[in-house]
Amino acid sequence: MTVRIGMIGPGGMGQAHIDRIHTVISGGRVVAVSDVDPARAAEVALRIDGTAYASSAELIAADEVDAVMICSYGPAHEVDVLAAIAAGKPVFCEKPLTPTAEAALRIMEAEQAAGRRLVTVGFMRRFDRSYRQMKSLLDSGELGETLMVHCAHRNPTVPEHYTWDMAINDTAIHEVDTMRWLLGEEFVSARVDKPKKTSLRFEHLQDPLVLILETESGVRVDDEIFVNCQFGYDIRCEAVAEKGTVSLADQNAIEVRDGSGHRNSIARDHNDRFWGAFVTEVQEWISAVARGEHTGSTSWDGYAAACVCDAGVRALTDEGVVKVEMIAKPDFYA
Ligand code: ISE
Repeated sequence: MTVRIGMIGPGGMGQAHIDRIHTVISGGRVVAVSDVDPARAAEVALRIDGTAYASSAELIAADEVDAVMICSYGPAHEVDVLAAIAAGKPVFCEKPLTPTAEAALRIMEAEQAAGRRLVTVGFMRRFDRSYRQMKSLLDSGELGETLMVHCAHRNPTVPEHYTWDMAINDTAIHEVDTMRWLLGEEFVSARVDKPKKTSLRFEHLQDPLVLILETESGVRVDDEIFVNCQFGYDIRCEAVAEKGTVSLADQNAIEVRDGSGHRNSIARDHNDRFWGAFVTEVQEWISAVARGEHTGSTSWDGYAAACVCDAGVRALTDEGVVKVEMIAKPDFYA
């Protein structure tokens, strides 16, 4: 069976997904697109020999669409995720599921009323080979209990419209989700430290920031968010356990040793650095849809990440530690 996918918002991320689905991934095809910019929808539809729909609602309702991928911007997600649930169609929604925890709660309620898990949130790092190996080592107990995790999330530069709350709910949200998954527990508090600002940024931005999170059992996670580091897309993670540490290794295929020294290359962006993770994520989603099953992060994960980010955003302006407010996990997501 070929899963016929309708894509909402085929911008940069969406087109990268289309390219992987039509080249290296099996079992799926993007047959329909819609976009706030009808010219873009028409252009992408022509390129993939698919249909351009005038609205996302029409695309979701179309008989030719078995499953929906949402790659539009965050505030537009809720209405389309709810429409896909109402139509009983599996939906893959890029992160963040919604910009607020209240909106994510509405999605969870609708999904529980529908009686089956239909929503997958695009947190791709769970599919990265290195993070997966790190998790299986920590889960094996060989290194004892995990005590701390040091993360760094560096981007070369960000555009002028990037604001400091985006450092939390657009950038650090990746570590929030990955650490919840890696450690298998929820965060209870957030704090933000503000180091000396880099001069190589737009004037309005406080960059870098350090987000400090604590889990239910007391594991401390620190995340350096430095989005104008200039040199590349650099993701680091080191877990410190009772009997040893485990970190992400360098991700490059080759190293060069010559008269200028010993070096390898640095990724420029998330598509470059997490290419393999995106392929695995989307392949697993399409295969699961074909089997009538759910895979990947749930609406609960989207909600929990939003709750932690809300606390992190409050911690940008509140002094000290901010409590993470979250409902108890519904059995539906157990
Ligand atoms: C972007 O939306 C991403 O998801 C990237 O992985 C992240 O590094 C970047 O900061 C975000 O703006």
